[in-house]
Amino acid sequence: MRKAFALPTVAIAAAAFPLFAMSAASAHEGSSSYQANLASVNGSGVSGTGMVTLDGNTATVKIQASGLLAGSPHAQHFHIGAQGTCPTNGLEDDADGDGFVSVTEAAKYYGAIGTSLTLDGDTSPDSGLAVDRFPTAEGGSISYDRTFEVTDEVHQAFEAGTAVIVLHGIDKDGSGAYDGDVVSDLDESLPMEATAPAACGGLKAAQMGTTPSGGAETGAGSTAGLENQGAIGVGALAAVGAAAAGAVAYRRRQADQA
Ligand SMILES: [Cu+2]
Repeated sequence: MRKAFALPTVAIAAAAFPLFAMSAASAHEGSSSYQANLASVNGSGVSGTGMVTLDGNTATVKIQASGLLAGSPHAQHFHIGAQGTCPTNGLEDDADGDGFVSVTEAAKYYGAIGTSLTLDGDTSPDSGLAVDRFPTAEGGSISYDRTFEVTDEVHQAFEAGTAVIVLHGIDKDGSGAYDGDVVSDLDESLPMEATAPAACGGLKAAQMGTTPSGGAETGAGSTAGLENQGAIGVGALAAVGAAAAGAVAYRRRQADQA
């Protein structure tokens, strides 16, 4: 719904109202926390949670998940650059009818790899399929905890609400291993089971106080231009935990003008 948390929109609101500029600046000091509920994709039965704290570009990432193929590695990433959402758990998004919602088919929701959530070493997209450095699901569960640096692009995706945690690797045929006739859309030397998304969750700013409700809907009406953009800006600032009082004052002011 609120996919357009573009930085230029925030800039417009900040320029018009200096109070917002102060709020936006303070939101970048200290740390910000984000949470994701990981839900099944491809009928995997996987569930879990993700928690990310950003202090500048230093990310502390904690992921707990269960229901994964036991004893096998599971690639996991921050995906960025799309809607910040996930495919459904069924096959509605299986465009090519091969029985899997592939990474390619899911990309319209969650985008491309921004960070590879490896256990050690490189975390860039280059390590996206570095299976020997991803967690192995002992007993079907993983518990991941690592602190490392993310790129500016990834940081911005968090602030825009478009960062997503994706865990990969499913055992669709119940054989106990990654196998089968369908080849991965990412690497033809791998079976699709090894790379298809198993769980997914959009990362949302953890609530740090009262958040104004309404948001973008409030400004819809006859003067759809700057006023509407201002309302979207309020929503974006709320998402990064800015002062709710300033936002309420702004919306009262808008109401007075209506
Ligand atoms: Cu991924």
